[in-house]
Amino acid sequence: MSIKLHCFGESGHSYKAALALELAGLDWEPVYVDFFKGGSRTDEYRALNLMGESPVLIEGDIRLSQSGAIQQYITDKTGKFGGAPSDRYEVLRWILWDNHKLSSQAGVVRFMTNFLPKEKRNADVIAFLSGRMVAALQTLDTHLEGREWIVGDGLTNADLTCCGYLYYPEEYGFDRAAYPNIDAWLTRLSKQPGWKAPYDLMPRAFPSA
Ligand SMILES: N[C@@H](CCC(=O)N[C@@H](CS)C(=O)NCC(=O)O)C(=O)O
Repeated sequence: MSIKLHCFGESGHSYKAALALELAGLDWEPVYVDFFKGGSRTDEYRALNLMGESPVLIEGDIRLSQSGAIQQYITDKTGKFGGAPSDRYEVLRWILWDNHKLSSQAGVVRFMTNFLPKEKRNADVIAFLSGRMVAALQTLDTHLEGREWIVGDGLTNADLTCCGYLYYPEEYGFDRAAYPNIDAWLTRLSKQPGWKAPYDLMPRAFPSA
């Protein structure tokens, strides 16, 4: 039975789960969430995920939201991306950091500067969140100095979470050239067999963007 991932292409949080499924070589299919038309705010969607967020993974009786939990599920199922046993908490530490500091800010800044109607954009809020995003990117760039991967010597869920918003083509204040260690790491990750960009993995709302 194929795993179903409720997701949409513009969602970097969904991308983290979709990329993990794809790189793990699992049989999965995306189920499109019409997020920009309120698709995650319906009673039906809230019954699927009370948190009202994408992604949601369904496999048989298993129903999971939160990309970090989904990534751990994939690790438990396949033995991939967990890192060395001694690095388990280090991987978890980066997943929690990413969800709080990097993808959270990057996701909202990108949403506000690309997808929110122009009349609803608040320049002060965008400036504040952009500052936090830049601080997080600098943290990651510093950490990656002299390292190939975020934790240990191979690809782990730490990498698969932190890259969530960093391959998108839309302009939102993340310039790869300004972060040489992140740039090299993203290139390295994109050379992994089976790697795909977000819009090649999941259906998107704005195909022409
Ligand atoms: N920490 C969650 C974040 C998920 C999330 O915020 N997803 C966005 C789409 S990219 C969402 O569904 N937001 C709905 C909302 O905030 O109401 C995860 O990693 O899965």
